[in-house]
Amino acid sequence: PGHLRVILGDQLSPAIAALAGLDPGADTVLMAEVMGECTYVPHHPQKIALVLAAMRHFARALRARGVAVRYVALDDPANTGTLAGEVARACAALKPDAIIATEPGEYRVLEAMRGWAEQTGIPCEIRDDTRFLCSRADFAAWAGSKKQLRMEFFYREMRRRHRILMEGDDPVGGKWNYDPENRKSLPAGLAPPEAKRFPPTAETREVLALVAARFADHYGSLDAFDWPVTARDAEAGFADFLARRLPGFGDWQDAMAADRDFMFHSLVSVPLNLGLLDPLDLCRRAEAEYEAGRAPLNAVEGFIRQILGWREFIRGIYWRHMPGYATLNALGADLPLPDFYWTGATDMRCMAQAIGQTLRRAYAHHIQRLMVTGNFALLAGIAPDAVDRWYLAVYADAYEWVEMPNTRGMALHADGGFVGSKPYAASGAYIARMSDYCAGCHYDVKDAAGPRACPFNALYWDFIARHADRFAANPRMAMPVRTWHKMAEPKRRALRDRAAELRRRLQHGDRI
Ligand code: FAD
Ligand code: DLZ
Ligand code: SF4
Repeated sequence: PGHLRVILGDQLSPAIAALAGLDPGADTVLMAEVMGECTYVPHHPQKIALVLAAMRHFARALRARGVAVRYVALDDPANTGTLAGEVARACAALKPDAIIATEPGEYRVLEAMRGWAEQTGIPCEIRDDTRFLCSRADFAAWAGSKKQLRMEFFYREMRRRHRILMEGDDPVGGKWNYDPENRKSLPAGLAPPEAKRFPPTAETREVLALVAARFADHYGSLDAFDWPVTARDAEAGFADFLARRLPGFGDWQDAMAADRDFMFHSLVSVPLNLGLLDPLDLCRRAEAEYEAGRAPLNAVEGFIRQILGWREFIRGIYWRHMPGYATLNALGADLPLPDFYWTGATDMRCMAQAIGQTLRRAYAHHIQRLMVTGNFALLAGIAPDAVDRWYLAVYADAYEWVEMPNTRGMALHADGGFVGSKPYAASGAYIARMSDYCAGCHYDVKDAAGPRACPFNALYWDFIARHADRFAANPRMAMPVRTWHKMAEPKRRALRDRAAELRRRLQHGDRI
């Protein structure tokens, strides 16, 4: 009867481990659309449509290669609604010798997968996910007994190991990291090139109709759906990035501008996390753009660092610290998530922009996620569980292995410093410097305590004050703590009163 080879919705790579050694004459591939995976958080409808449409296209490509695929559609009347249920049903029908799967991207699913053998009485082999450039074992070996793990040192190791942007033993250009050059704001009048987008195929339109009917109660719009759902389109999207946006990726990596949803970003996280693209190939092709003189080093190094460095480091942190990571709350944050995260109904223009485009596109770029919505949640003290759930739900590229360390660690500092050595806390001045949001805002970014003062300002100082003891011991945070202590008492009082008022409004669901 052969083997049952299970492929999950974000494992859509022809070279996925579960398919290695496949015998087309005997084996069957199982792919299942299940309500459980569509609703464990209220995913953005575009995310659900993306995964299901990509699964259908992938299954079709497998069949075209002569592979037997047992594909369970969401509206199949016999569908049990869970991955475990569909594995059990397939085992009962096909009586395979063994189940072969690839380790999933979420701890929750790994735990469930570990129960499949017992539930079905059929042995289940869970293979390492070889699509990453650093295996879990390699990360553990690198981390060893180091007291603090820093992305920068991990990244240098990865550059050496994969020989990317290297001249012998040295980094190309003499420096490992050109980040200090990548902090320019967008000059007025400069429009980033439009990104190539992919109107839905007939098959995708069927999925869009299904998702519209079944998940009408999830936040987010399907209207602008134009994600690539095949490797071929993902490839074309990346080629478009290399040719038109990579040269500006470095300079404006941290810039934000009203109604510019994508800026110079690559948009590859969405197809990459599904398995439609290969991370090492992306790095090598970016490197080739530098070598051919078509893109500057600060852009190419910056892009490669995100994929070879951050993406792999973040995954390493997730698996090293799960399941405990999901409960960390080092700063004791406990405010509920304000409703406007789901609706965009706020007078803070930066937040309305970041959240509005998230609802429209299931996408926001890194600085919007980190320094706008993430920074606000950090400063206001919103409970990490609620913030995590939001990020996992609303972004088309969100799976827990990458979402959680970015949210709980990088943005909220709730892990106490596994991801970043200091919180990315910033007042309105940062947003004013890096964007044009403040000009059209209801609030005044230059004011800190008045009735129309930018909420980020008082919340920033209140955040420093609330955690002054903890931060005074961190050399990278000592400066704002000193500034706070040196401030005149009436000013400190006014800031804390304004912050208390804002936090009260947030608690009561009043508009801010
Ligand atoms: P680009 O700016 O073009 O970067 C290129 C690629 O580098 C990305 O596609 C991504 O694969 C990788 N990358 C860049 N930064 C990171 C990072 N910090 N961690 C991991 N990979 C990175 N990324 C996700 O893929 N899924 C998530 O659920 C996710 N949640 C996030 C939540 C928060 C609070 C924050 C601050 C960041 C999160 N990120 C997440 C990281 C990053 O914001 C996105 O990868 C990026 O915005 C995706 O857009 P892009 O492909 O245009 O990225
Ligand atoms: C995200 C997602 C969704 C929405 N639907 C499915 C599905 O119906 N079937 C499936 O196999 N996978 C789906 N996924 C992706 C899984 O949630 C993902 O594989 C796990 O979270 C592990 O990363
Ligand atoms: Fe955001 Fe404050 Fe600027 Fe308004 S003034 S856009 S709230 S940073």
